[in-house]
Amino acid sequence: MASAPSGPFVLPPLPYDREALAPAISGETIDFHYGKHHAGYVTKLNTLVADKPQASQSLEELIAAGPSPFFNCAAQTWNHTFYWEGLAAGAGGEASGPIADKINASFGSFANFRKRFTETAVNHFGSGWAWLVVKADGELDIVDTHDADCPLRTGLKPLLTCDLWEHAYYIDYKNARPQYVEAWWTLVNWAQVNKRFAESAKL
Ligand code: MN3
Repeated sequence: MASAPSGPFVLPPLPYDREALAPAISGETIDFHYGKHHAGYVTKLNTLVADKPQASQSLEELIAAGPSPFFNCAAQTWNHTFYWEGLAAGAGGEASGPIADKINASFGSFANFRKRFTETAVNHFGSGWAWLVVKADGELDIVDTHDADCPLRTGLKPLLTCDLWEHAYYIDYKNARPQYVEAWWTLVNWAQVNKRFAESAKL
């Protein structure tokens, strides 16, 4: 991994070992996706903000400010950290806890939620992200964003995301995004989603 230039933004450590998510997400994918792509966004962002007022802003502030020379790298840095923290080895399966009740109330059933999220992820054109979010009225929604865009920009509160850039799955699944999305479901860290859901009510 290239050493990042000194700067205000840091690459958070992965919350698990590089092989922890295999075979759904291989260690080789982690090496590139976390070690090259995610790290690269942090490095680029530090280069962009050097000697600028933005160096003292948070990622969330840079994202909320909307389009700027810093937006893409700030959002990609935030999105990837959020993505990794939403996954865990031995996780997946149906949601549990308060978010399970909310999903059932919002989508009718977990199966229906999973079907709709999967359709959004698989059908998204080009690079981007699929998200489960809390809207301003407190209700859940499934949205997709293009390229680096992040729901924080429009005031939504993200609970879960699936990275839809080809770099997220090409090593393990070649161009087969549907297979990657199926595997991604086996890694969803519902404990973390519940934590985010509880925090979203306080914001
Ligand atoms: Mn990515």
